[in-house]
Amino acid sequence: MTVLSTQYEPLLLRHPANPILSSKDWPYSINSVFNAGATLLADGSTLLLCRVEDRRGLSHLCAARSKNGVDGWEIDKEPTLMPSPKEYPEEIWGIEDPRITYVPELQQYVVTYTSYARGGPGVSLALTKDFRSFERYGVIMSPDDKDTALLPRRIDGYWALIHRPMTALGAHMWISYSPDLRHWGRHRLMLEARRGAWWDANKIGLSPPPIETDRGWLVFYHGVRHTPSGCLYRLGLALFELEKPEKCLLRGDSWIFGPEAEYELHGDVDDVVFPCGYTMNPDGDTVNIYYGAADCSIALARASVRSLLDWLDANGSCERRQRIGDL
Ligand code: BMA
Repeated sequence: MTVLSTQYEPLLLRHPANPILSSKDWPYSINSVFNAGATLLADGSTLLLCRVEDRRGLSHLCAARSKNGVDGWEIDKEPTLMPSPKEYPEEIWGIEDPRITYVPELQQYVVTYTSYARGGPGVSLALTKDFRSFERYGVIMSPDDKDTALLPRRIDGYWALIHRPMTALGAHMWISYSPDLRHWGRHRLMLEARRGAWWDANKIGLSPPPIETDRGWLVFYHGVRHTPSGCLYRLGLALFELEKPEKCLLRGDSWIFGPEAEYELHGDVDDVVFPCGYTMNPDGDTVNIYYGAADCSIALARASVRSLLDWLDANGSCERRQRIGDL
């Protein structure tokens, strides 16, 4: 039996400048900024595509650029990507929680985001070269579905998208395949929420896009624990097979990161850490994880891929149920 220690070695280290971005930094009037997609641009600078909630409660996306990914942010003077409910009625209540994948084959960034309307949250996709103009594909996964990212390359000839549809049996992570980014099929269960008292019972979802390592796709996912005083959002870690990403190789039992700092514990929604993006340092090991804190600000934590994999080797296992009927 594993003996749990009350002490633990943190795998993600919070940046001392946290929170690195909040509403007071914005060049126009907003309520809050959180849950940002992240990527490195060709010149090595960092771009965050931030979810900005306006003072009606509706969200849009706004780009912030920085040379070092920590400070000196240049924020677009007006919204970068606004909901367009006339053409895209699925965006009537806003667009949220973007994830960015640079796709070398397309030489473009693919942004997947939540589009929110009467039918609930759905998944939309847009392509961009520069985060100034976007080619919108509209909704690609019907509601209720969210927490999506595209893998950066084809798997066996097909694009692969991780997402989180709601089912009668809970909210689990699925992967689907497409020949053209528009038509999706070959749906596979990728990782299921546990049950009962677990920290990741009933509802999980992908956090940032997976990190490709030589051992497999390293995936941070969030687990949502419902408590009498609200939900607790925490992060777990799992590893999936490179050429068959629905196959879980390792999954940790305990969460590796949860709300502890003041700016994570208290905000518009208390007790939330919600990463949507990461960038990789030139050393190929240090990842900068950008996360929304309490739905009010953006914070940064750093981790080493090697340490994350070592932790999974020491603490991970994987019980697999992968077919629709297996739930
Ligand atoms: C989730 C998403 C996130 C949000 C979190 C906490 O369901 O909607 O955008 O940060 O809830 O409110």
